[in-house]
Parts: sequence; structure tokens; C-alpha cells
Amino acid sequence: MFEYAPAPESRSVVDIAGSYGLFIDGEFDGGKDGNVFKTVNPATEEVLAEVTSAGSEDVDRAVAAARRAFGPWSSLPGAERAKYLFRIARIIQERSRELAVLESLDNGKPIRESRDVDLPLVAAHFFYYAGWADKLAYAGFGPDPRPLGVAAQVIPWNFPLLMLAWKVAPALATGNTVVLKPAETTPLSALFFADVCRQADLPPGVVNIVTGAGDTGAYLVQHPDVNKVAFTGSTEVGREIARTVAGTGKRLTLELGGKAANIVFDDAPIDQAVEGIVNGIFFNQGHVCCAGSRLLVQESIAEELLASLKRRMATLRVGDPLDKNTDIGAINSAAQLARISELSEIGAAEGAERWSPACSLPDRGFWFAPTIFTGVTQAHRIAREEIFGPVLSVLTFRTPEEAVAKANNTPYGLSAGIWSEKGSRILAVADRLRAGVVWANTFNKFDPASPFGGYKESGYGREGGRHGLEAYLA
Ligand code: TXE
Repeated sequence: MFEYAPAPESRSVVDIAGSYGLFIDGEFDGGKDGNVFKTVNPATEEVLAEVTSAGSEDVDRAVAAARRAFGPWSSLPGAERAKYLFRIARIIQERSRELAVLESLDNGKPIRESRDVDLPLVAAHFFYYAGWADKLAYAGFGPDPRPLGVAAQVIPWNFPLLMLAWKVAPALATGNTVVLKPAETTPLSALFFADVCRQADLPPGVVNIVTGAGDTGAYLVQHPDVNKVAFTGSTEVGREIARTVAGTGKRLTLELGGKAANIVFDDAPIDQAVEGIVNGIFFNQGHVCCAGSRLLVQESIAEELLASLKRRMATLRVGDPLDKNTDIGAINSAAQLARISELSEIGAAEGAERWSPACSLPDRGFWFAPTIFTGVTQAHRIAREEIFGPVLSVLTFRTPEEAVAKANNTPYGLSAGIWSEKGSRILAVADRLRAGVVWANTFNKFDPASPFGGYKESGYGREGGRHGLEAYLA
């Protein structure tokens, strides 16, 4: 049933086939019912591994283990908890090559991104929150800040290990214990993280990982012995969780979808803006909640900018995620590919003009060429709905007022970008954007010290920085 063993140095970093169990109370096990599901490599459609599907009794066991661990863990001096977090951070750094390959195999993202963006940020989050663990008492969280208890954390598939780090690191730093459910298409890095916890001698029960589909997540978040729910995923599921949690006294943070505007003014540095637009929408195949999926370009420079953007898009390499020259990897799942394809067809049917550079996509696996739609109006569904793929909708504007109005004309409010040489214009526009994060002359920049989160249907609560601690303190 359970054959998992940590990869020794001699083992190939891509040798991950086998069966993976749940991580409960410091041990891996195959679950009560013995149900399993398969996780596939989206670039080849080959099965990577078999993973245990946690049933309700397994979730009960995980929550009970987290509850037992809560007393001793929350009673540890902050400096002691910090030592564990620092140790986890260092082990992640030591194992970052293995974890980056694993992440690219299970998710489909280019190795350059998992190696140079995801893994360094994962380690950085543990370092950052390790630094907070012994400073909570004097940091303005109240005279006697206390952890909430058992945190149920449900994460998506777009940044599996990074979303885990965003949730687990602040929870542990503040003295909470955790039951985390990774997404069903990317369960492996969370299980390898469990092995990191073992290596760091983290006390049993402080971190528990239950793998499974949405029903496992639904059971976990409604569990009566859970004190805090943190969710990142679709707005629909976020709404469902908010209904479940309402009136229970559980604390809730939700990080949901987005439809960010990347606003380019006529005085913007064009080459830099083109790089920012490409990074904004094609990074991680556009599977990014804060992706710059709407380009708002000032009419007077639209032609020049789009010509330059198309030339740049023609240089993007789509293909093998493990090739370090790849810019755009595989779409994470057949279901996500179907969703992207459907919205793309709708965009064309509604009259927007679709363009992709010539590129040959591999025969097997889930792929979508980088795509832009021009002539998009606010009425088009591709201007309003999250596509969560490498598809950019281009709209134009004449005045800053029109740019602000269009940027805010969305049910979401997670992020935005502004490109202009004028600092005064950037500040004036940023001030009026209803978005949790506004980048100026850059995009998709993350730092563990910066809070991240949305307005409106993008959710509530903040992760990252000092604000990320508040979500785990009473
Ligand atoms: O999300 P789900 P999906 C958006 C994006 C994407 C769409 C659908 O637009 O195209 O959502 O993606 C667990 N109770 N985002 O279907 O279903 C599930 O097992 C508790 C944006 O993959 O929300 C997984 O672990 N948990 C987003 C996690 O929720 C439940 C990232 C996310 O899956 C559950 C992902 C339930 N009832 C998708 N049902 C972002 N904000 O970054 C499912 N889950």
C-alpha cells in the first residue's frame, strides 16, 4: 500500500513512481478505506504515482492528531518554534532541486520557474515567518496574542508548494497546528513536504497532510474541531466554504479568482511594458490568480505596443517543462484545458480577434498556445471571466479616468499593474484601483513581507507579511 521513502542522494530526482500515503501524526499511512487516485504528468499524460484518497475517518484522525499536538506546540516558546521553521526552510533549500523537478512534473510548470521562483519563495516564507515566531508578544497584536487552534487549509494546483508555504508557515509560527489538503492534480509536493517535516523533527501532529478530491476538502472544512479555515481556489468553492463556515465561530480567509488589469499609458517604457505583459499573463501558463489577464492600453500607442508584443510572443518556447529553455509549460489538467479552450472559443464567437504565434505543440499532454484577443469590449465574457490560462484580452482606453473605470469594472479585485514614466500618475491611478496589490512598472513580484489578498469576489483576509499572522491569532 505505502512504499514511500525519502529520495536518497543517489536516487534520480525524477524517480517518484510509487504509492503515497496520508501524513497523519508524523507517520505515512494508506488510509482507512484503501482508496487511491492517480496523479499524472500533464506534459505526457503518464501516471506519476498513486496517492491515497482520504475518507472521513482519515480526516477525523488528522484533525484529532492536530488537536493533540496543539497544546504542546502552542506552549513552546516562540524561539523554539522558530528553530523548527528555520530548519524546515534550510531543508527546503537543500532539497530544492528535487522539489522543483517534482513540482514541474506534477504541475507542468517550466523548471526555470519552479527552480528560480517557486522554491526560493517557499524557503523565503519559512525563513520570514520563522523570524516572527518569537516576536509576536511585542508586535502590536494585542497584549497576549494567542493561536486559534487547528487550522484546516485547502490549496489549489497552480503553485502547490508555494500555496502550502503561504499557509503553513504563518500558522506554525503563531502556534497553530495544521491539516492541509493539496489539490488532487498536484498532491506530491505536499507529501514531500511532509517528509521535510519529519527530517526537521517537527513534533508529530503539528502538520498533517490529507490528500483527496473536493469531498475530502469539504469534510475537512466543516469539521467541528477545526478553528480556522484558509482556502485558495475557485470563487464557487470559496462561496460554498463561506456558507459552511458561517455561524460556526471558525475564522476564515479566502483567496479566490482574479481578472487583473495591466494598464499601459502612452509614456510607458514600451520594451519594459511588453516584458511585464508577457510575464503577467504567460508566467505559469497563466494559472495565476493575480495574472494580468486584461491588457488596458492607451489608444495612441496600442498599435505599436501590440506589434511589439506579438514579436515577443513569437519567441516564447512552449513545451517540455523540464527543459530549462521552456517559457510556457503544460496546462495542469484536461479539465483546465477544456475550460481555457471553451472560453477562447467564446471569445472568438463573440467577435474578438484571436491571435497566436506559430508554434508546434507536443502530441501528447495538455497544451495551449499563448493567445491574445484584440478588439475586446467590456461586454465580452473573456473580459469578465477568469480564464486561468495563457490568454490575454486586450482593451483600449483614452484617459486615465476611462482606464480606472475599465480596470475596476470586474467582480474581482486582486491585483493590477500600471506602466508609466510619471510617478504622480502611477500614484493617482493606483489610489483609485480596487485591487489588493498594485504593481508599478513591474508585475508578478512577490515577497514574503508583502500582504496579498483581494477585494470583492477575490476573497478576504490577507496572506503574507504581518497581516498573514493576524489571520492565525485570536
Ligand atoms: O478549483 P477548486 P479548480 C479558479 C480558476 C480555475 C477554476 C477551477 O479560474 O479555472 O478556479 O479550478 C478543493 N470544499 N482557480 O476546479 O475546485 C480542491 O480539491 C472544500 C483560482 O481546480 O476551487 C482543491 O484542493 N474544498 C485559484 C481546491 O479546493 C474543495 C486557484 C481548489 O479547487 C471543494 C485554483 C469543496 N466543496 C483555481 N471543492 C486561485 N485563486 O489561485 C474543491 N475543493
